[in-house]
Amino acid sequence: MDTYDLITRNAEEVVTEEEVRELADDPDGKRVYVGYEPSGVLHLGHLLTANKLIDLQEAGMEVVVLLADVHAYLNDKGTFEEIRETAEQMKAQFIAYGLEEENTEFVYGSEFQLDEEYTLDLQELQVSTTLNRAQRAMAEIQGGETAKVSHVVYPLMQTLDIEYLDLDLAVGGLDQRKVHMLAREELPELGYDVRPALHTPIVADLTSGEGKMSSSEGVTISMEDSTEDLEEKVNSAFCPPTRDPEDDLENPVLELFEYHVFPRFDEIVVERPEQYGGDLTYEEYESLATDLESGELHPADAKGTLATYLDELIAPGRKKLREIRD
Ligand code: NAL
Repeated sequence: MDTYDLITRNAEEVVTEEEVRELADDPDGKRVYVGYEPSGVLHLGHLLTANKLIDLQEAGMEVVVLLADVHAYLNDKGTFEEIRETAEQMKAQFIAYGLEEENTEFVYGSEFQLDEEYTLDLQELQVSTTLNRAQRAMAEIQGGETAKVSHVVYPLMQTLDIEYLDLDLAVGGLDQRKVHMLAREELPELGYDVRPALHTPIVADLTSGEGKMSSSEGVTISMEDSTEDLEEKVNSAFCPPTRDPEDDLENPVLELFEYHVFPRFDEIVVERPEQYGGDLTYEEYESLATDLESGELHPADAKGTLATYLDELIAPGRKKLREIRD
């Protein structure tokens, strides 16, 4: 795979292609970041961007993970002490998941976001951005029902972080796109450079195929899940054997194969007894999806296989989490 394809595979949006192509021409030492509001347990949403980080490390880039403690605080996620503690657990799980420790820099937001220069830049952004613009940028990220003043400061800080962490590329789920667009507009106002962004898809809810898989509603798969939990959750997932071109429901089982399993394994083996046709081996997502549609691969076999591979991906982080807790 060429470097541009590796950098952009499974990305739902590339802003802009031209800018990312320029990075792909000379990726060595380029700094790319993802930021996360700390939470104690990683779920598949975190792992989707983590897979992208692993691709980018393979492309030769330096990865910065921002443990966004101040942002989590602004988004009402707990006391500062609680957030700090969960951030440490999060870091350990990322490393267990497969981010190369020597190529990953973990930074706490509070390490630089409370500096005088940062604060003054933030005030300047508050003057130059309308309330409406900041609220729109935050709409998909905001946790609670009621918007607080902190919710409009949040996207402005995320904007500034891109400059202060000295980043060449911003990566996030599609829910971060409006903040990244705000950053592209506002950074030049302060005399800073515009940065390109890559957005990963949002996986649909497991049982309905609608909306997004979220930790606050519906079923999520996380590093806390046991092998049995995983089997149960995946078995009850929505997995229509054929796609109706009229409906816009996603097949979450296929999405998990595409975004989580295939990027991390060279080959996927569906084990089947001889009487049902014997094992199937896939090297790429498309052939598995085609077989599911044609009926060659039964949804129950697809689900069983998915649970096995997800279990393998999650196992090291699950072990780490249990060690931390004991
Ligand atoms: C991501 C988040 C917070 C601050 C950031 C700063 C720079 C780069 C990325 C960042 C968390 C993200 C979320 N907004 O919704 O989890």
